Amino acid sequence: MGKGIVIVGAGVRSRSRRRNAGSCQPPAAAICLILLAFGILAGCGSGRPDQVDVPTVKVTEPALPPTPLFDPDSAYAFVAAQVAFGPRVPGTKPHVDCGDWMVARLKGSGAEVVEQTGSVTTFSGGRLPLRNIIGSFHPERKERILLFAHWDTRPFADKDDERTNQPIDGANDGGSGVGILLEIARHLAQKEHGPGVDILFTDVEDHGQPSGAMGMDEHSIDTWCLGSQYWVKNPHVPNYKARFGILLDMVGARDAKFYQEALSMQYAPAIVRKVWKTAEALGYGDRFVQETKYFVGIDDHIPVNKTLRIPSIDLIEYDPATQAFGPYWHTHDDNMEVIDPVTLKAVGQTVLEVVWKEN
Ligand code: AHN
Ligand code: ZN
Repeated sequence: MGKGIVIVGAGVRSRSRRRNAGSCQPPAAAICLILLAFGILAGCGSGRPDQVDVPTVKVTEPALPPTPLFDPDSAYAFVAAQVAFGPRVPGTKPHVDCGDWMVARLKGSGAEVVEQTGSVTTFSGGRLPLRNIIGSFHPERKERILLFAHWDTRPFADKDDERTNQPIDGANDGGSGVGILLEIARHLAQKEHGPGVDILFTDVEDHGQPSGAMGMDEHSIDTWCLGSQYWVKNPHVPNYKARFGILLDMVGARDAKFYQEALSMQYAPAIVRKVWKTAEALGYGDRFVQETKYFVGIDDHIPVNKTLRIPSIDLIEYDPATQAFGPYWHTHDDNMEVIDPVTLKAVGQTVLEVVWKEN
């Protein structure tokens, strides 16, 4: 949709009509005054009988349809449903079943779904199946927005003190991003205006070699983000391009705060500003803090920025107390107890608003 010209109050009144209307002689003047007092006078009152009104022309943006309401309880139920399948570790039955359910949900919301399957080598030399899932809304539109989140969960609890080699629930790390995007997906078929939207669920993000919380060197990403690294080399559409990308990672924990991640600021500062400004306007300024505090180093937005050059940001929790992610990160505490619909709402409504305002 382009800009529109709206003529507001096209009030050209001819001289002859004004003459015919009279020039307010007494006792007509008295009647005019009374009518004026009641606010229903159309033709008298300026005191300049020869004045000609010109049409008032105002250039306006056409009003965009209102942004739908993001339902936090629905998003919460989508997180719980994933957790109920069990840990979504690639190569396991819960992973297959949850992937099937996600595909069905996307299709049920009107998306055209593409699945990418393959196999990848992990840091320990094992092979793992890979399944990236892409749901496209209005795939015929050339202009696109990319929303993405990883859907696999960590196969061990390397940051825990107990049961460190057992897989975690990944309610927040994995589940929350998918839950929010599945709720956003429920509204996207009704988006009649502007760009089409692609939702990309990346696989095998969280199978990386155990390290510190913040990966710092350029190669430390090599064993992580295997699904997104595969997708950027083999996008589901040749020469895939999007206006911008938003990655959601750990977006559902109680009291979570979102600072402006340093690599997102480097690659896509305008998108960071757009998202944080939108959050503030919606009243979520306490959660979206307009400060750059950290550098995630490793996450799915890096290959998307580097290889496809789609300006993409990482919307990811940062906890100033631990100077890392939340204390539940890569432990068995990453379960439904950390998930809060209030956080899901702040993130989900903000992202939906950003998407809806694109024309
Ligand atoms: C590290 O910094 C090792 N990983 C950030 C990406 C990640 C892992 N997100 C969730 N789990
Ligand atoms: Zn993780």
